[in-house]
Amino acid sequence: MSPLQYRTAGESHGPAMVAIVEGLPTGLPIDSAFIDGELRRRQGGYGRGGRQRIEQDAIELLAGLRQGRTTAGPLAMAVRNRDSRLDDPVRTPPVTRPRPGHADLAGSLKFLTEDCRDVIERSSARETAARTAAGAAARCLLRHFGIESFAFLRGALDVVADVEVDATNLAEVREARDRSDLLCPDEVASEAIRARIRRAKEDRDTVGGLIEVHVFGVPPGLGGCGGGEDRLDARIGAAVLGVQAMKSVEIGLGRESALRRGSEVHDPISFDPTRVDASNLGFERPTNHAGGVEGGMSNGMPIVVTAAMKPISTLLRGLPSVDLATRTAETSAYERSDICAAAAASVVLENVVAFEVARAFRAKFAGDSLRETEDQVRTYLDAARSLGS
Ligand code: EPS
Repeated sequence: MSPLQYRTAGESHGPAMVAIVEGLPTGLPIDSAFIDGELRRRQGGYGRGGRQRIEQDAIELLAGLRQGRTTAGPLAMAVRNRDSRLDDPVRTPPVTRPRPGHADLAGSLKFLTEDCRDVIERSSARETAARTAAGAAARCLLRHFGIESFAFLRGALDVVADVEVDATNLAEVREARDRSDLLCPDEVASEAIRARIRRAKEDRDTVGGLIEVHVFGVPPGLGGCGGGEDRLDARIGAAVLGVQAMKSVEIGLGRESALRRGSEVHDPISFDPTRVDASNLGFERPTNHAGGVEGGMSNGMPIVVTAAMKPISTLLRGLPSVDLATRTAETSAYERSDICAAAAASVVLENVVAFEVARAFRAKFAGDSLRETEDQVRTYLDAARSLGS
């Protein structure tokens, strides 16, 4: 069985976005309604552009499934683009005035072209539709083992939501998040961010956001301390920064750790034998500043990730730029875009972080079939539970 991995293909205005996922165990039920629900959520959020009124993202399952369960082959999914017009030179014209912040200039220099269009078509955040589908498919595995990923918009500009989420209030916070068209569970903060996006739109400007992801029910021992590549935090970090427009990623306390002494950072360990049961090994931590990862390995606490998304690079008012065809000073190009896509990006990160957890889960519990994987999880947890007894 190959390691759990995925690849996407597709241009923003090509026929489809495609995801191929390899390494799921055979016999796993794939909940296509759940995947479609995640794609729908990704399309939403106050401040989104006109494209989302055209698209109705849903997966077409092309391979790797029989009667709703995974086969031994890769899972292939397509999300058709309704706004498919890649080869139409009138509706999809060349772009020669690179937008600061976008891939336009760096990509044109890299690929030696004065037309940024080829770069734009692949660097576009439209690709996150395929990534969301891949992550949501991997979540079908995680959910089978009681592992749940949850993301929300923590803030934007000067607004920070006042909300704490843990396993005990997850359902309530999820409801509050889903009531907000910014996926921000703090109603006051949600309204304040909405007002700032509205103002940015009037100013023909854009807004980014701070996104928080929590993964609950993660068993200990995922990832590794053998080398940098094995570290779960390193894998999650790379995956988050692999998402368009992400500029920073933190695990647990993150950057704040450098501003405190050790006694105010590290989470004390205790053991309560009365708490030991099928899902609890009995180790307790009163805080989770580590964000569920110590020494590159999951420690049994929820995994907590915070990411900063930069403001969308396409500004209606434009920014100083240079026309690559003439080398003259010009205002950057404008194409239909979002004012703020941070709520949508939180859905992407909920699924992308989950994929990395699933990847580490499969590296540890690598059974060919779901049945064998279940056995491996049970055997490992029994052994961990019997430590010291
Ligand atoms: C997006 C689709 C794109 C953009 C946006 C995200 O569609 P179009 O370019 O046709 O309007 O709205 O892409 C970007 C923000 C970007 O910088 O590329 C989507 O489906 O998420």
